Amino acid sequence: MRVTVIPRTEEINEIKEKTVVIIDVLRATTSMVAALANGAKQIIPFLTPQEAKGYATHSGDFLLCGERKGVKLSGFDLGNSPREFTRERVENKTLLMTTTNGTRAINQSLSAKHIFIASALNVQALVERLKSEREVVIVCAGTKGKFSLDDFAMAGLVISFLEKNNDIDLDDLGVAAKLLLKDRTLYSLLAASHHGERLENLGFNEDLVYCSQVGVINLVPYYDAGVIKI
Ligand code: 3SL
Ligand code: MG
Repeated sequence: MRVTVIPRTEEINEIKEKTVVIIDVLRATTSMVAALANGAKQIIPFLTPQEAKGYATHSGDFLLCGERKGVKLSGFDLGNSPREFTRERVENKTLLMTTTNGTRAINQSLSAKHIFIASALNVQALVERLKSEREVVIVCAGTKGKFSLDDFAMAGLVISFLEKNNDIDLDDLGVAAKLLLKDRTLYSLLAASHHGERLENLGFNEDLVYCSQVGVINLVPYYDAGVIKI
């Protein structure tokens, strides 16, 4: 299996007809996995709050979710802390979600053949799903156009699990991501990242712990025709 890593949304290229894994471990893709595990019906990603609000005027059992600058948007039901997406809040609901980087990375990947949603929570299930693929592109969302250590470390986690049962051929970014996890835990890398520090300063330190849980959810969300589901 050939595995390549795209370090930030702005560098997405050559993904046409390929299998893509989207990572925004802090926190959009973790929130998506948590929401679907807690019974959300589906998630519709939007680039802007206005688009999400516009869609909410249709009839349906919707929740508006997302953040800007890490904080819940005004008038929205939920922000982007994965701990908010409890069964009580999300079961059987369609989530209309817009985040700074995660939903953008998905939107920029629409030419791919398959789009899977990755987090530490579902890494084992994801890797099991990928095992028959010949080529996988890991897309790190990044933070506001910049490289983000948190997403890159998560790419390393995906690779370290992929390597257990597959013969994989990595590009140099893949090698670097894998080496990051040699002597460090995912949590310590999330906490060391600039975005992790920012979230801690906003009072979301528990989110870093939550987002570092490995293999606790056995689901692989995928994007198809405008919707993320399982
Ligand atoms: O899309 C995103 O990058 C968000 O996950 C950012 S935040 O963690 O909610 O600030
Ligand atoms: Mg992020």
